[in-house]
Amino acid sequence: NDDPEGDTSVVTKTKSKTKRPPLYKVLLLNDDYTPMEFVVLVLERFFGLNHAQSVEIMLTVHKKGLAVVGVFAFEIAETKVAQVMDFARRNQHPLQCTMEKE
Ligand code: TYC
Repeated sequence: NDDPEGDTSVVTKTKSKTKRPPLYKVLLLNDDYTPMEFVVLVLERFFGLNHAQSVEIMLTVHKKGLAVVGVFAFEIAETKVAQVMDFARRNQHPLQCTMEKE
C-alpha cells in the first residue's frame, strides 16, 4: 500500500481463479430429406453413441427440430461439426450440424 501521507489505504486482494475451458454444445438440425438411417450412422460414427442412443437422438431431432448431441471443448466441438458436415456433403444430404457456447 503506497501511502506516503498516511491518509489513505488501499488493500488489493488477488483472487486465484482456476478457469475451466468454456464448453460448446454440438447440435444436429432436422431437415426433410436426410434419411433417418444416415443420421443414425453419423451419431454412431462421430459421437461414439450406441445404436439405441443414436436412434433416440435422431428421433428427438426429427420430432423437435434439433437436439444436443454432445458437449465438448471448442476444438473438439469444431472437429465434430466439420466431420459431420463433410460426411453429409460427400453423401449429398442437407444435414446441418452446428455448435454454440453452453
Ligand atoms: N426428418 C428426416 C426424415 O424424415 C430425418 C432426420 C432426422 C433428418 C434428424 C435430419 O438431423 C436429422 N427423413
